[in-house]
Amino acid sequence: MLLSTLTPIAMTTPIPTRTQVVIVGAGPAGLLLGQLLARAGIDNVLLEQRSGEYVLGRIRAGVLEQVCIDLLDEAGVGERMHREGLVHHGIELAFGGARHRIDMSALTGGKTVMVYGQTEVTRDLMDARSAAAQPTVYEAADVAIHDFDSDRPRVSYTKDGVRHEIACDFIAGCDGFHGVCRASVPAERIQQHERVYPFGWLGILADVPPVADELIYSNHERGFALCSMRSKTRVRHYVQCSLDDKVEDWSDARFWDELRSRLDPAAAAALQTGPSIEKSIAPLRSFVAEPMRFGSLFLAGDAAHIVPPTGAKGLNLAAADVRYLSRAFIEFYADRSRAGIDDYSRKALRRVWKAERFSWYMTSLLHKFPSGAGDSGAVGHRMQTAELDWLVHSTAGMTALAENYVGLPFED
Ligand code: FAS
Ligand code: PHB
Repeated sequence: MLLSTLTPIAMTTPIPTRTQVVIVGAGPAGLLLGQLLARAGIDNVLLEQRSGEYVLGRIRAGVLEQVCIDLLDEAGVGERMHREGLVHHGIELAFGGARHRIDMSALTGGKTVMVYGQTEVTRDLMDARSAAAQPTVYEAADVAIHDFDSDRPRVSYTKDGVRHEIACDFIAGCDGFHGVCRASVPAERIQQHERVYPFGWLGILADVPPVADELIYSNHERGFALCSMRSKTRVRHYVQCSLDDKVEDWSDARFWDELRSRLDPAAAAALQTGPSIEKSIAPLRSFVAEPMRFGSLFLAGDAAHIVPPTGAKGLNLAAADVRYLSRAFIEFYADRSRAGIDDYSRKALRRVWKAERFSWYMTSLLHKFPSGAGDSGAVGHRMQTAELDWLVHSTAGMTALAENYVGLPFED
């Protein structure tokens, strides 16, 4: 179903003044939660501040852990992912002019990851929601949450100049790092942990063949680079850049030259260039809000935590939160049990912090730190290459990385 058919159905489905769960945010977390709840017969309304087209236009994650794959299958939207996604058994680390493959499947008893863009995940979920005529409001302005400390929470929003209000049992704050839900929690009730990295990622999307069959993470004295992909004909590449950089500072030619200079000779020779379809700079931070539950309000995904993308965990953590939260809501409505709801924050945060640690580890290992920050300067670079040299020649080292990259087992 083409995106263009989304809005009409979304607009024709009547929006109730009462529902069981109001979900704020139509990113992967909100859409996936809505789909899982709807399939379990739990009424939910989804409110998104932007248009569906705008949400789809944001180019973000590219690697799915098995948890994400399984949830999309459970949500009934995995068919195109399995048809078009690329199953990857390993990644490569490049440093000192050479590449070293980490055979993740062999080291984890056969586990793999799927290369399938977040845009496609979002599109599949949007289409499923639209096809099921689930109540969804795009371009919902001034969303506000009320009485979330009571068992009669409400959410209000403005659509086409008219103010609306929905009463509900629970509010799912899936509205990302800059959303309204976490911001509505009084400062004294929430603890926020943050580490901001002294660099960003400049990403490019281009319709050219990938450099290699698998992803290449490169530690180079000029800075980090990542060669990823969306398909056999579309690439997503990144170079570490300064936080002072603007996208307009980077012509396509400058990007390609810099990327080539940070790759090993074989990859540099194989690199194919072409015009950018999209180019953007993302800052890198580690962020966690604790707890993730406040009465009838539950935070999930980027609304509760941010990881630097070096570990490919952002989208997968959002999916993990949704796995816990959807099961908690389903248990509540099926058995009137609050066990899952009351344990949500603890369980989710236990996984979040492990992903935060791995993402920080990969970021610290692979990036060039300016002098005075982190593992900085010549000594820092040598410590990094010494660790990399040990890791790629150590089964224990590669196993540790592989176990985290493919996704740790769930605590159920
Ligand atoms: P999202 O931010 O995706 O979605 C939140 C939604 O809530 C948005 O649609 C927003 O419009 C909406 N919203 C916000 N405020 C609202 C309000 N007041 N009312 C209603 N709606 C509201 N992860 C990776 O694994 N790999 C990557 O390479 C990667 N690159 C990234 C690049 C960038 C620039 C960013 C910002 C993130 C990147 N991430 C990456 C992480 C990203 O994939 C997130 O983990 C993922 O989008 C999380 O999904 P959600 O939690 O749904 O949040
Ligand atoms: C991507 O393809 O966008 C991607 C892949 C792996 C990462 C980060 C981003 O670690």
